[in-house]
Amino acid sequence: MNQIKTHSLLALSVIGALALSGTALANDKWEKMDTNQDGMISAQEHSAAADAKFQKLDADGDGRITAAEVGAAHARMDKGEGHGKSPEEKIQKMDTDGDGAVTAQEHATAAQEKMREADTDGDGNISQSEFEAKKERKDSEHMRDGHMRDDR
Ligand SMILES: [Ca+2]
Ligand SMILES: [Ca+2]
Ligand SMILES: [Ca+2]
Repeated sequence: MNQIKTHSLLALSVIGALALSGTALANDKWEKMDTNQDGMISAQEHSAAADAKFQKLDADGDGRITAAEVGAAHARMDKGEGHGKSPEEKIQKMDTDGDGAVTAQEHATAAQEKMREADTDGDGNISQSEFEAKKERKDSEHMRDGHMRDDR
């Protein structure tokens, strides 16, 4: 357990460094999600990507993802998906029943909410510009968070 914790701390600093190369990573992510390559991410493509991500995160395959599993996955995936959020914060956000772990259902619900948020024109697809706009909103949120912490 202690070893996992050390790894997730290491992962956080790696993620921080990788966040600088965010644009290339975002394009890569887009290509992975747009599986039929029609230039849009449909609700099905979005939830398929979310399912795949859940499977990847659930390292022990018990159908629940924990903060330790998120931390370990970040270390494994070697990419800047964290946007400065700790594994604990990520779990907390999706853990609607508050039992400390995220089930496939909770993960799917969170993914649907993200989809709705990103789909600003409400046509049921995420266009590339909606995807970029969402990313920018997220980045500026992250910067605001950073400034708040600096003030203290
Ligand atoms: Ca598509
Ligand atoms: Ca699990
Ligand atoms: Ca839960």
